[in-house]
Amino acid sequence: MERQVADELKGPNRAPVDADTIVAPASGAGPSAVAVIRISGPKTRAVLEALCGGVPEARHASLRDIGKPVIDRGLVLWFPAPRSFTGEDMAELQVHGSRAVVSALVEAVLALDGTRLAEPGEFARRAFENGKLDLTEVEGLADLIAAETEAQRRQALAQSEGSLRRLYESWRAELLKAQALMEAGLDFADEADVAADVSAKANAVVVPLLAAIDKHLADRSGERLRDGLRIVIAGPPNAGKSSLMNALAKRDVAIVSEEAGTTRDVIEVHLDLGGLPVILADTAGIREGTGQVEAEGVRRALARAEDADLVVWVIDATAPQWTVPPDIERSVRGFEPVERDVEHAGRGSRHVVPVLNKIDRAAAPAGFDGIAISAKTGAGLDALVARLQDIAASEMAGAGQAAAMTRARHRQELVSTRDALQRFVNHDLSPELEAEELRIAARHLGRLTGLIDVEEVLGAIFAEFCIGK
Ligand SMILES: Nc1nc2c(ncn2[C@@H]2O[C@H](COP(=O)(O)OP(=O)(O)OP(=O)(O)O)[C@@H](O)[C@H]2O)c(=O)[nH]1
Ligand SMILES: [Mg+2]
Repeated sequence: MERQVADELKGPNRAPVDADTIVAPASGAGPSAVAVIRISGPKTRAVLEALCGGVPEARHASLRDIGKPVIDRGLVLWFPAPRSFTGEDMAELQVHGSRAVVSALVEAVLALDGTRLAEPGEFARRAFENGKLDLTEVEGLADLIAAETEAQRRQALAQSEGSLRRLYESWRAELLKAQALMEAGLDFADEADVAADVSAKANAVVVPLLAAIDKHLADRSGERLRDGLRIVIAGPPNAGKSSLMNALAKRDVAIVSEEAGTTRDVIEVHLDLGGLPVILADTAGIREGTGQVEAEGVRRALARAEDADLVVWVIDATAPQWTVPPDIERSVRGFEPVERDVEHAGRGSRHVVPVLNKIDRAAAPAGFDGIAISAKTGAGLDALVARLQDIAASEMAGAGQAAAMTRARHRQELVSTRDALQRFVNHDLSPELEAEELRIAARHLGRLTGLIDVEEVLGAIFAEFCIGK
């Protein structure tokens, strides 16, 4: 057992890196002023000697003719191992960004021995395999490349620089401490005093760790920030939901007509609300007794609203319908026009914001204290956007302060870690089984950062790096 702990402390059991030298354009497809071509692997020096007349000073840009005969003139950068992104010998060629230049240069590299085109994500994969990045940092990098808003960029940058790695590694170190204590205790199973003492010491390590993991699991801000806050526009037919969607998106994404039951499918747009990412969905007007297609639209609208972080419930001021039809009420419980949080299973609370539309045609009734707008004239839209921004900001408030998990993969491993630790602190197991629970917990934390069982998650993560896909 001690040997097992020692093995786990030793760290990564990473796959051997293959010996090919890989090449690929690192900038997007299509013409651009400058394109970057990356090369990584043992033949990188030979490639530079063959195509650029030698290896320039390490980590300094050098203007060279590239190719024999010359294909283009550009900047050549040389990063000898191990101080490179992948940890291998690497080079970057910055050339004019036409398809012709890029493909001729890539072809010229491929014509040399021991080179091949990189697979999607292979540079990041090699960086991981050479211990330059852990899995959460690789994920952070993928998120940084995909970031659409300022807050997403900040979170992804922090993660790519190790905010989650440091947290999870510190937890795993604590856990290995408790594990070593428990296993030492097993060796003294005959001496009750010693066994009880080490068990108490292990417990003192696990209890605060469990509390920290629970707190981390309760915070959904990082996932919301990465994926975007899901806002669903719902309400009765003809209330102006699609008009509001178009006004918020500032373009005609949804069909608007005076006919009730116009929208059938859920229509989505991605918006940037003051730096915070939002996925806004327009849905079919909720009513009963309609044809088959519209009924399916209503079903989708309800399902989407159930799943939303925030529901904007639109009411028509010219025909105010304050309550939801009774048969539907069961499935939209809580969608009455009162702003409040509604608890919903497994996802914390969901906010419902009632919005009174068409106030250019009818005044808001006395006592209405929600937001009154006209999707047609734009009146009140600023107040609505400010309100949505406020809610989005508070939903994502945790992110950016403490490191928050950003993916379902993190949540899954941490729930398993937490469950094992919970079984440990319940103390209704034998010491052997308690020790086993700690091993299970440590294994899940190890999977998080990619210390163990890494092949299972690699494919999905590295596939995110297909530049220009
Ligand atoms: N006067 C006025 N008319 C509006 C306003 N907003 C929407 N309308 C009109 O109301 C009608 C219905 O608008 P939509 O946006 O299609 O309504 P909807 O809620 O998406 O309707 P369904 O998709 O059928 O559920 C259209 O004729 C719009 O031009 C508004 O603020 N003022
Ligand atoms: Mg509509």
